[in-house]
Amino acid sequence: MQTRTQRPARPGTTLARRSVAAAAVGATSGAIRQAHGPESATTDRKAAGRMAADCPHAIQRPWVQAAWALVAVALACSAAACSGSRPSGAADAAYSSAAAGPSAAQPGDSGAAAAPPAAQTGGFDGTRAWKYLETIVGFGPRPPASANIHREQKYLASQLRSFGCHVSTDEFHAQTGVGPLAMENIVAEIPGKNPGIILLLSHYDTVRLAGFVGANDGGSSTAILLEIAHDLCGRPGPLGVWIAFLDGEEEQTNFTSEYQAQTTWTANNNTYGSRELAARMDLSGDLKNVKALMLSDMDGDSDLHIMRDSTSTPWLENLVWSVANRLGYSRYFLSSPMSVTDDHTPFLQKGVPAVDLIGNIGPITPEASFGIYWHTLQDNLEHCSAHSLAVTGHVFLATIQALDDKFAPAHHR
Ligand code: 1BN
Ligand code: ZN
Repeated sequence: MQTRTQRPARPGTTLARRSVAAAAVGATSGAIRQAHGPESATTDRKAAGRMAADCPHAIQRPWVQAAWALVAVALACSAAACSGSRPSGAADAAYSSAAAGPSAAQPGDSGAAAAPPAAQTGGFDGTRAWKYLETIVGFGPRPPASANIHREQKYLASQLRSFGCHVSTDEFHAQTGVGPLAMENIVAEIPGKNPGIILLLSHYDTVRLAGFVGANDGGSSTAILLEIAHDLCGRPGPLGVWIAFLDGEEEQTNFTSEYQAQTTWTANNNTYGSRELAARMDLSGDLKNVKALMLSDMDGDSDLHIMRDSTSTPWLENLVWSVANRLGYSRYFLSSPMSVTDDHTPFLQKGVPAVDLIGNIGPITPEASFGIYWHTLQDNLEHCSAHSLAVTGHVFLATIQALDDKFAPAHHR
């Protein structure tokens, strides 16, 4: 196992390379063991993961009936929208809440045609996010250590640098269920005027299933966070914003069927990138400055339903839901409880307030609680929409503003 960091040289700074593994010796080796895979598997996995591993059907059960009832309620509701603004010099469109969100997507709307103007979504440009998504999907299947994911990595880093982001890459080797794999986390750091950090996460790898392009699962969240980086990089705000693109979230098994991909989630053979990042930030001391973590996952479905994860930190999840309601998006944010092990879990385990905004892929049914196209070859652009990217992006930007208001003293904004 090796770890390596590359931090691009900036004017006036020296390129530094540092090994997390070396740094961990005599420090927090437990954290590093936890970050690197099955040879040191812990047994403390949370509900969805354990259920998925132990019982192929369990991950599609516990909250479904409540979800059905609440989908009906949510569809019948429409929250009043209201306005807000970020009292900062950086308070341009990217940070300000629109007076009202865009109108609801209509049946038959899909793709870029449904994107609202950025002025209606707090500066988040759904059309531009959709173009990022098309590019990402165009790389094809993107499992860790594949030629396609290497192309995606180059694309993400070069886009982020072109936005003026400071980009760190962390190349590490993970011992996985399919052998040792080279993985890479890519982090854009936007400095703040205060020490606090808001950490945004997306995974950019896709399931190891032939032909699986992950337009929604892996693609949509990556496109959303790229657009947020486009909006925020080079504009320091009250709190720092770190935007992390994570490798190795998916189960590292070479699946031979969609069913197998839908029913396999085993302890410590997934979430490699987030475990690596949590360990690294713990070692560097940055983790204690993280005020809030928001994970985007599968938020691009053309009939979007974002689920309420019961493992997420209640005050933060409540904040996100109240922001969504204020923006008029209650129809997209379900109230039904479910629980999932995902890239936020390693951070929750280290005491970081975190929320998973996990959506659906296709219609939710009693048999398919994440949607009927989840981990199938139907997870493609046809079932995604720019409108859903924009709704999620708008909520992320407005929640960043709410977190600034909560944590940054007025005189430091
Ligand atoms: C998210 C995207 N996940 C996998 N691909 C995490 C997950 C784990 C979702 C188990 C549902 C069940
Ligand atoms: Zn997945």
